[in-house]
Amino acid sequence: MNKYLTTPIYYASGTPHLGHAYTTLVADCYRRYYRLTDHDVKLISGTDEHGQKIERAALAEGTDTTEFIEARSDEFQALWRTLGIDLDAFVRTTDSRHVARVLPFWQNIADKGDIYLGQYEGLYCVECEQYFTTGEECPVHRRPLETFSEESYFFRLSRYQSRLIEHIESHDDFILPRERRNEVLSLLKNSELRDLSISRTSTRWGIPVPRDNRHVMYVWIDALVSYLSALATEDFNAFWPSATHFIGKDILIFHAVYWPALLLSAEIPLPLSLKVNGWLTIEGKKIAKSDPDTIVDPVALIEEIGTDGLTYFFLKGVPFGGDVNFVRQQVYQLLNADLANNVGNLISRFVTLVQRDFSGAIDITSPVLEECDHELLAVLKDGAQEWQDAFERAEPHVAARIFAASAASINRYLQHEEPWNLIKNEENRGRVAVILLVVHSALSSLCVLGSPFVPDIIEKVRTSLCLQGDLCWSSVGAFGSQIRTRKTQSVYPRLSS
Ligand code: ME8
Repeated sequence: MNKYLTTPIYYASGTPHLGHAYTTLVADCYRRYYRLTDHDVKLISGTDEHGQKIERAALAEGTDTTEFIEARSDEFQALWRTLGIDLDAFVRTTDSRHVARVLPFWQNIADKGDIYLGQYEGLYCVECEQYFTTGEECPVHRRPLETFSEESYFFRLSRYQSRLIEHIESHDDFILPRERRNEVLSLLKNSELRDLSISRTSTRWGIPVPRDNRHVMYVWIDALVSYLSALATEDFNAFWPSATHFIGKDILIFHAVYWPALLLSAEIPLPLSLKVNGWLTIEGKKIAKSDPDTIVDPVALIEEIGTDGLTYFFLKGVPFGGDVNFVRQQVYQLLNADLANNVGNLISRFVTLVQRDFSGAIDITSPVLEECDHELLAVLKDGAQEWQDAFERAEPHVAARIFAASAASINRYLQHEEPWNLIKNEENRGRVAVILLVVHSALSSLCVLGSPFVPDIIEKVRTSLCLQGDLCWSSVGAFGSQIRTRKTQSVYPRLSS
């Protein structure tokens, strides 16, 4: 089975910040999750390089627009490399391949009779690249709205209102979490959609409208089509219908209303699902490039806590869909408690026991398991099912809690069985070997459950446990009667603030 995962195509108007890293690392975590559960996955990202916002940002810096976007796009690509995110494609909306996909998309919709020329008068936020009907300031950027009046092409969005409601109501997982789905449904049911202005004459920095190059396309039309242009033609049928867009709640309407309506018009199947994250905030303020007080450099942060640390905080520390304040001290506490203590100490204690008492290897032909041993393995097996359900419900934080709870269960089992005391009596050697086999099996399962969140740590654990081959989803909860261990460095050193 295939999965096609996309992050937003981030604006190349500023440098990447923690908010961008958040959505991208969540998508990357899902990529690992799907790979584990036997899917062929493609993950794409990119930079949104057209529109007035970009043009103004380049002007403000006194740089040529092309050079400006080149530098910003490079910064995004460099960050994804630093975070170890291996993208299947990175779209730049100024690429000729992308432009070549946007033009027929527009034409397709025009051929349906869904585009007409009109006059737009209204309020606009350049930061959002979005018109507003009322208000003095942008609710997201808290900047005054500008009054725009221009000739514009319009998309007949209003034609699609009932089909959108129908689609969302008949596809429970189309928008997750559910609150976001309800928000969109309520908007669609309680207000009449106005046609969407989809071209601009106020900027030249965009893709010219076919047969009328006085206009350039509205940057959002151009940007949304990047999800299509990122896929090679031969992959399109196999991957597009299983598309999941990872986005923040700030761009929900673009993805839950405009995009599906455009796709319906173009007669392209709708994506499978939108997974919508909340906001990372600093002292309650959304992390945003327009607010320098909120900027945390992701590269400096991963030098302190590692990519696994950052991913773990994003996935476990932020209930998906909700807003969370980034507080460094709390991040440190979470990572020390869960990764350094709960998982790290467990591994080093286990490896020490096997090394010291069994010279690093145990091999038993017919081990006899007691009830508590079966119970521990059942905890892992049952947890794995809940873990999978949580991922599917767009609750990766619940899946991360199951991983941490599983590690805690193994710790409790060890604490209860006390192999370090039992071994003092030679008669108990057989029972101690079984206990360690059970823990080893449980740890192999734990590796599977942790691998989407902390892949580097899991690699170190697997090296300590001499586990080879691919992580195997179906092996969770299984018992093995052979172990080898190897003493290695700590899997996650304690952070000191
Ligand atoms: O909107 N908390 O690009 P953008 C959580 N180009 N997520 C955050 C965040 C925060 N504080 N700040 C940013 C655009 N994000 C368009 C997208 S897609 C066809 C075009 C994440 O650079 C979140 O995913 O403003 C949000 O939706 C996205 O970055 C906005 O990135």
